[in-house]
Amino acid sequence: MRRAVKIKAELLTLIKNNGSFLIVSHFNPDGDAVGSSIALAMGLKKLGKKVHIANRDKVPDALAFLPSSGLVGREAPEGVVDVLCVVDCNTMERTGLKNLKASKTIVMDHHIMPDNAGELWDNDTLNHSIIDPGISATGEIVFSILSELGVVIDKDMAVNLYTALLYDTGGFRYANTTPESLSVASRLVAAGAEPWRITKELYESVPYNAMKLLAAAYKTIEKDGKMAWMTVTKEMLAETGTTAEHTENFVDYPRKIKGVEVAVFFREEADDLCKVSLRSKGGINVQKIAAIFGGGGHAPAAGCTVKGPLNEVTRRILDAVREALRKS
Ligand SMILES: [Mn+2]
Repeated sequence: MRRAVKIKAELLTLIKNNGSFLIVSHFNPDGDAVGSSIALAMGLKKLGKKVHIANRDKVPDALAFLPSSGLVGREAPEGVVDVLCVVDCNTMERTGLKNLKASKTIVMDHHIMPDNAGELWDNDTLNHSIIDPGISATGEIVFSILSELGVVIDKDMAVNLYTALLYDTGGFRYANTTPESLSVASRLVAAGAEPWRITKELYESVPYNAMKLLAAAYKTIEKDGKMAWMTVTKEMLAETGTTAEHTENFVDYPRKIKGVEVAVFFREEADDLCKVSLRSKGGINVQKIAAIFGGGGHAPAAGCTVKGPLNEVTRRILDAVREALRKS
């Protein structure tokens, strides 16, 4: 059985000995990023700390139900904080934030580190950080840290953390679902998180125009051998009155096709810029494909943003996927 998340003594000491904290996460924040950030902030506040959360982007409408979602600000506070907590991402680039001033930095994350990790963080930061791709969700790390610090997980924190776990494990269905994630989930339900209530918010509350967008996107699905892909253009967003956040998880649909090993979702951001999401059923490490294009993520789920017109980006990515499938 997988071990529980091991929390370093240095990390706990650093939190205990400091007073002001700034929590940041990746831009276009997802359920794990937002839920983990809020729960960590609530826990640190319970310990009497001064805490701010900053994200480049606003909390998506679909996550506005999270208790204390209003804590997530768009800008860092003035001055130098004691500790910067980088949550659910492992590069400053992924936060999209600049000039953050802190005496110390901690990274709490479960994405695969980029090859140049050693250049991105100094040894002191790495000493205090928890970066483990074997962990299902950053929410699990936050749960363990707060538990080790003696914080009692209340209902609002439990809802945030349960959402983080539910989101990153695809409703406890993906290969990253471990005995530990289910055990943490069980403790969160005992602390007051109600599974069906959160499921309804996360999976049964699709805005009507987003469903219309999905209908249009469905028509673009194509399959070639073991790969399938789906596309959303700028026009489709404009016609349905939707935005990028409504395409969250669209990549799951081409993946559902029988026989498909790798699914790709293309979203046209501008005439010469596309967002690409990649998913694998397990045989192919799509993080390696995303990394070719400057992106990253996990072995079964990764993404990148690629310069170029949609048809050209589509061709380049599908070529890379085809090559990965050929070598497998
Ligand atoms: Mn995550």
